[in-house]
Amino acid sequence: MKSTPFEGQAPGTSGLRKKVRVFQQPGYTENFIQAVFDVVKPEAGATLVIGGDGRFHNRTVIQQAIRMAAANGYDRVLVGQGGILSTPAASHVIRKYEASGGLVLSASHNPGGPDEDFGIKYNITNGGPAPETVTGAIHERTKTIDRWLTVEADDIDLDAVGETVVVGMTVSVIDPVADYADLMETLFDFAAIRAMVKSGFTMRFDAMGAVTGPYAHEILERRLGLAAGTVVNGTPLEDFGGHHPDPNLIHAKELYDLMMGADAPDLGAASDGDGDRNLIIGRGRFITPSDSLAMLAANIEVAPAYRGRLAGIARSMPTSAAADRVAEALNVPIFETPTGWKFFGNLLDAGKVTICGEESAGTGSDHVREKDGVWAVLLWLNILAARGVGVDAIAREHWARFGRNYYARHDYEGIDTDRANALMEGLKARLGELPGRGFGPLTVAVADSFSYTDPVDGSISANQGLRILFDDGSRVVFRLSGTGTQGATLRVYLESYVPPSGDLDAETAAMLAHQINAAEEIAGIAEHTGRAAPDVIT
Ligand code: VG1
Ligand code: CO
Repeated sequence: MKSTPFEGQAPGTSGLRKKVRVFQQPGYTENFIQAVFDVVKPEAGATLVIGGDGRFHNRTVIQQAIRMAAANGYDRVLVGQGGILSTPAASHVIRKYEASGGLVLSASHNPGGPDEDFGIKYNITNGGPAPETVTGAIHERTKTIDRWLTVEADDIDLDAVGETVVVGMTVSVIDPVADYADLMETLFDFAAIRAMVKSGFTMRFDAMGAVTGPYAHEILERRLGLAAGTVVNGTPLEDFGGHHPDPNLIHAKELYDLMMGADAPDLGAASDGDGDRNLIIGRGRFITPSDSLAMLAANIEVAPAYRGRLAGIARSMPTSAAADRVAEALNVPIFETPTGWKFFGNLLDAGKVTICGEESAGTGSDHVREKDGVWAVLLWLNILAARGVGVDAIAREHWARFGRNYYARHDYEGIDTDRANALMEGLKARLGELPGRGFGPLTVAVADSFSYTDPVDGSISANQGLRILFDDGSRVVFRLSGTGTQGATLRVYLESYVPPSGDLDAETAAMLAHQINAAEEIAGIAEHTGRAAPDVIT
C-alpha cells in the first residue's frame, strides 16, 4: 500500500506511545510496523512474537501485524491467546522459541480505552527492548517510508490455542501463561513458599485489571497454594476498569490502605498494565522500588537459580544508590545506566550483571531481558520463606547494616512542552555555575548532564538527565519523561543518605526537605511549570 510519513514516530523510553486515536489514523500503525520490518529485515525462517497487555485496540493491531508479518517474509508468528502476553512473558517466549524478535503492544502503566493510550515496542532476539541504534534507525525509516506491505487474509481467531496458516506463514496462538509459569518454577524454591503458605502466610496481589491477572492466578493461587481471592482485579480489561494500571501509592491506594490497616495480610503486591513493574508493601511497611532492588540483591542467593552467581548489579541513574552499598559489601560491580530497560540488555547478555532495577518500580534479572513484576514478587516470597521473618524486619535489618537512602520522585505532569524544555535548557546552561554554591545547608559538589558509555559496545547516550550532587552525598536529578502522550512530564528525583548510626525511621518528606527546597531554588520549578506542587509523589 502506498503511504506517506507521519511526524513524530520516535520511540521513547519504551517504544512508540501515543493516544489510541493517533494509532487509528489510516496508515499510522502500518507505517511504524513497516519501518520496524524494513530495519530488522527478517531472514528466511524467522519467527516473530506478538503480545500485548490486552488494552483497547490491542486485537486490531495484532491482526494488522500478522498480515504485515506474512507480507514481509516471516515464517511464523507466535501470539498469546486473547492477544495477551505480559512484557516479561513475551521476552521469555522470544528467547525460548529463538524468535528473531517481537512486537510488544502496550502503553504499560498509562490508562487504556478509546481516548487513552496505546504503544508499540520492538524487542530483539535476546528478548529485550531494541537498543538505541535500532530505535534510531526505525525513527529515521518512518521519515521516508512510502509504502507498507500486507496480504489479503481474514482475521485469525485469537481466542483458540492452535495453528492457522496466513498466506504461507504459520500463526500459532499459544497459552500466554504456561511457559512463563514453568520458568518461574525453575528459579525459585516453590516448595519452601508452599510450606510458608501452609503455615498461615497470607497475601494480596492486585493485578489492577491488567495483564498479570492470569499469571498471578496460575502461579500464586494454583501452583503456590495461596487462597482463592488472593489475586484481586485479576481479569485483564480493555480499559483497566477505568484506572491507571500504575502500581504506586496513588493508583494502588486501596492496597496500601489494606496493608497499613489492622487486617493486613503478610504481603501486598501489585503490577502494572503490561506486568513488568511491581509494588511491594509489607504489613505496615512500604518498600520503595530502589530499596526493593537493594534488598532483593542482598538476599537473591537464597533463591535456587541465583545461588553463588550474583555477578553484578545495575540500576538506572535516577534510582537511589541503596543498591550501590550492597554491591560494595558483596564485592560485585555496580553499573549506572540511563533510564529505560533497553540499557540493561548488553550488561545482562555479557554476564556482567544478574539483577537490575529502576526507581519506577521495575526489577528484573538475567532470566529474561525485561523487568518483571511477578518475578519480583516471587523473589520476595522466596526470601521471606527462606529467612522466616516479615517484610518490615527485612527492611530494618537492611538499613541497620547498609544505612537508608530516603527517596522520592516528584512528577509535574502534562505541562507545556516549551516551558518544560525551557526549564531543562536553562538549568543545563547554568550547571557550570553551580558547584560550590550553597542552598540552605547543602553545597553543590557536582552538577552535570548524565552521559552513558555502554561498557559492552561503547555506544554513547548523552543528555540522560541533569544531576545536582551535594557535598553531603544527597542529590537532586531532573529529567523529562519519555513515555507520556500529552505535553511534557518533569520528573524531579530526590535522595538523601543516612548511615546506620543515623535516624533510620524518619518520615521521607522531612528527610528530603532541604533537597526539595534546593530543587525549587535551582530550577525555578513553580515559575516554569506554573504549578505550586507536584501532581504525583512516589
Ligand atoms: C518511565 C520510567 C522508566 C521506565 C519506563 C518504562 O519512563 O521512569 O524507569 O523504564 O517508564 O516503564 P519515563 O521516560 O516516563 O521516565 V513501563 O512499565 O512504561 O514499560
Ligand atoms: Co510496564
